[in-house]
Order: sequence, then C-alpha cells, then structure tokens
Amino acid sequence: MMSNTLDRDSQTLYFYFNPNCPYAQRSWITLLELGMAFEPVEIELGKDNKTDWFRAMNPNGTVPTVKHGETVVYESLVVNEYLCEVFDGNKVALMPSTAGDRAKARILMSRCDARLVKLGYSYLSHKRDEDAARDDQLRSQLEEELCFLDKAIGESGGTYFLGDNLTLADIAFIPFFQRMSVALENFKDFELKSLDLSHLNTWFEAISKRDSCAQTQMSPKQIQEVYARFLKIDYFKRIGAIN
Ligand SMILES: N[C@@H](CCC(=O)N[C@@H](CS)C(=O)NCC(=O)O)C(=O)O
Repeated sequence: MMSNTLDRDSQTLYFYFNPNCPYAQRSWITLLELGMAFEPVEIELGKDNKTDWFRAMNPNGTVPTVKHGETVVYESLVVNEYLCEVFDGNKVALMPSTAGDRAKARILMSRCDARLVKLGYSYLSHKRDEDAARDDQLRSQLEEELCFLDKAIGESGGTYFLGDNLTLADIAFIPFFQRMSVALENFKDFELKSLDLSHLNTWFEAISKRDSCAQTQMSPKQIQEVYARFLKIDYFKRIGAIN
C-alpha cells in the first residue's frame, strides 16, 4: 500500500495511445474509471514510423503502452490489470473480489480477442458477392457468439458481465461493440439491436452512457470513414486480426 501511494505521488504515468484504436480505448476507459492522473501521448498508427525510443519500450510497436516510472507495460488486457493492481487503493474495484470471479473475468477477456474480435472483423471484411454461403456462415457464427455473451450477462444476474458492477471484462468488449455496431450496420446491413438479445442490448445501452465510454468513443461518422478505408485495403487481414 505504501509503495502504491509513493508511485501515485511521485511518478507520472504516460499513456501512449491513438484515439482510433479500440485496444487503447480499453486502457483509456480504465484510467478514467480509476480516476487516475495521466499524461496522454498520441502515437501515429499504420506506418512503419515507430521511433527507436518507442520500439525500445514496446518491441511490438503497439498502443496502448504505459510508462510508469521505470515500468513499461503493453498489451491492453495486461495494461488494465497493471493499472488496477497499482491503483487498488482508489476504492474503485474493476476486478471482482473473489478469485473465482476474477477467473471468470479473465476467461471473458481472452474470449473477446479470440472470438468476438475475430468473428466480427471476419464477417465485416467478407465480401458477400464473392461467396454468399460463406457470408451466411460467418454471420451465424457471429450471432452464436453474441448469444453466448447475452447468456453470460443474463447469468450474472446484473447489468454487467460479472453482476452489478463494471469490471475489466466489460471494458474489454465495449470498444469493439461501439465500432462493430456502426460498421456492421453500415457495411453489412446487420443490426445488433434487431437481434433478440435483451441482456446484451441492455448492457450496451447502460455501458455506453458511462462518461468513460462516451468520452473515449469514436463518432459514428469517424467509424464509417475509418472502416471504409480499412475495408478497402484489407486492413484486418494485413494486421493479422483475422486469417
Ligand atoms: N493485442 C494488442 C493489440 C494492440 C494493437 O494491435 N494496436 C494497434 C492499433 S489498434 C497498433 O498499435 N498497431 C501498430 C500500428 O498501427 O502502428 C493489445 O491488446 O494491446
């Protein structure tokens, strides 16, 4: 506890991010929810432009990255747990209090990257006129995943994935829901809200209203512009987000 207090008082926390990056948004939301003071540093994306000092900190050259004193952390889900551990004295708990529930949160977080992100971007990137059957298959796989998530929230007995309180599990998903709901509707005529998934829809509405999520989100117009560009250059395949 003592060292946390010292860290908080004496060390600036630098947050390397880009406002278009959903992974960086996860950590941005976490910083805001924890009420931590931080110094944002915007990093340009999509270019082979990473400076030596940035690569020396994070060999992957990705955002989010945080530097806190001598400690450098990257990979959004790892960054978020680091922030929670260091600032656990702030009274806001973004990880559940029991080991079992923390395990559940971690399973959901890894499922977000392994399944939702992959399925969502695979379906979004697929060109229906090239293979309609494959398009239908990708759509039903995505719907199945959304049903799974809806059920997980329903079983928690609260609005969020782990019950009544927001946790890092919710924060892992929200940037992708914000982007995918706009992009899928726009480019695939797929409306999340039209699916009969009441827990998921209630979750999306509730979490979207939080200041941390509203303040960090891209506007629908920005999402349409950025994603139109991504789709044109096969971005999700190129960066390895999908196969
Ligand atoms: N698994 C990483 C993914 C981070 C990531 O892919 N970030 C992208 C931007 S959304 C990035 O920094 N790419 C390097 C670049 O575009 O220069 C995480 O969770 O932090």
